[in-house]
Amino acid sequence: MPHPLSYDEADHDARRARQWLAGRARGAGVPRPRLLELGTAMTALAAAAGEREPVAVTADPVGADPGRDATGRDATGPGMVKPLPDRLFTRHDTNAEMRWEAMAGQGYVVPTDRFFVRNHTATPLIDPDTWRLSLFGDGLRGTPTRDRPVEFGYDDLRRLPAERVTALVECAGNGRRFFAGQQDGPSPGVAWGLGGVGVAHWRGVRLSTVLRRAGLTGAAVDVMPEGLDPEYVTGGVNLGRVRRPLPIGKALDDVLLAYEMNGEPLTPDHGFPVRVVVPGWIGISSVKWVGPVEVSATPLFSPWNTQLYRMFGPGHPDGGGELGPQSVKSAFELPWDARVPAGAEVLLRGRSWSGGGPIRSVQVHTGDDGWRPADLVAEDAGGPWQRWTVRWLPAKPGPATLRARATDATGAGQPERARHNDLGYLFDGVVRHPVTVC
Ligand SMILES: Nc1nc2c(c(=O)[nH]1)N[C@H]1C(S)=C(S)[C@@H](COP(=O)(O)O)O[C@H]1N2
Ligand SMILES: [Mo]
Repeated sequence: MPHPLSYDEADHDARRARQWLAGRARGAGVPRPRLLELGTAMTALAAAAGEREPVAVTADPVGADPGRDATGRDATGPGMVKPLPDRLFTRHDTNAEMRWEAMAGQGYVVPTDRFFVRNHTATPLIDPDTWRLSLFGDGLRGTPTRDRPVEFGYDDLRRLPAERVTALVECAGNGRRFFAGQQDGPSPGVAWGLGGVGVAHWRGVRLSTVLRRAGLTGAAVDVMPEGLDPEYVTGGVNLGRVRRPLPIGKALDDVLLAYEMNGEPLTPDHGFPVRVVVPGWIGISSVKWVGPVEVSATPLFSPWNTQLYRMFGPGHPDGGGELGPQSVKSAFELPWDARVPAGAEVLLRGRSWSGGGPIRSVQVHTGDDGWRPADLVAEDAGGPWQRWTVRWLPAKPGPATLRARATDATGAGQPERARHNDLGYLFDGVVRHPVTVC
């Protein structure tokens, strides 16, 4: 299982930031001075939203009826379709975070029923019979326009050669709540614990296949897929539809137009009928419900690679530092505040992952002795995440803190403290997971 090395994500992002600041922007839909103002407005708004979203972490909700709320109806969240039972999810407004204990006893991939959902607005219900993938722009032969694009229907795509990829999708803000919970600064935005991540088997057609059939020319430099979900309005400003450009090199490499997740057609919340899957890159690259795709001979920009998804704040360059690859993280497949019996050996299980490369080693600290190596599940070697186990004999009753830290193939590890950035991206600190021995 190859791990998608995303070494070029940060390079690309840095290059585009320089171009953006040099005024080469085009296609952002909002003039640059307006966007710069908006950056401040959005930071303020995101701060307000962060205050509205208290960290909803509860102890093990054993006995909660799966998929039903107190009234007996399917529990779901605003704008989402699938049931979001408390035993599987922590809800944050229009988003649903996977509870890590929901992965205990599961296999390598996250079953679709418990895969996290990150929606800027709401899941659209799309009719696959009328849906079209529509490609346009001056990077295609004859420069098809947005109004007269090159189109592919759902069946057209499914008739093209299919590929499978096992890939990890992670929100760049995953772990954000620990900036406030373990460090000094509150971070605005969705208060993810560690459950804004998942691995699935995806099946679909390579974006490169479709681009070539649509008449890709050697002049193309950027490809920007756009979602068909409602336009995103924040701070009173309409940023338009979710869209974020990919450089042609990545678009022609391993990017998939996926129509299946874990062996079934995509579900509405995860992008039905077709979504982009960009292995190794931050979650926002993997645009769901894709419709229009601009193929451009000049660099493209959108709020999602200029004002959002950049590293802002002290110690970061003006205009924002580049993001990516995703940071190294580790999680225990245990409830927050889990209860662990004293005097009996338990097998602690968890997973570690990194956008930079495969996980090479994991260490665990249980509070009673030093850091010790975890046993890595051999069959996961080289894949997008790594399962591991550690035996623990909790001796005395009382509170304890579990910690896990991993190192990836590039040598990147997990520091005690993550580096602050105003929008709370790429948390990589060692998470202190509280348990009670009783
Ligand atoms: N069209 C569209 N695509 C989108 C989003 C969105 O809100 N709209 N959210 C993005 C973000 S921020 C993430 S992290 C991933 C989450 O994918 P999932 O909801 O399938 O877990 O989808 C990305 N694709
Ligand atoms: Mo995200």
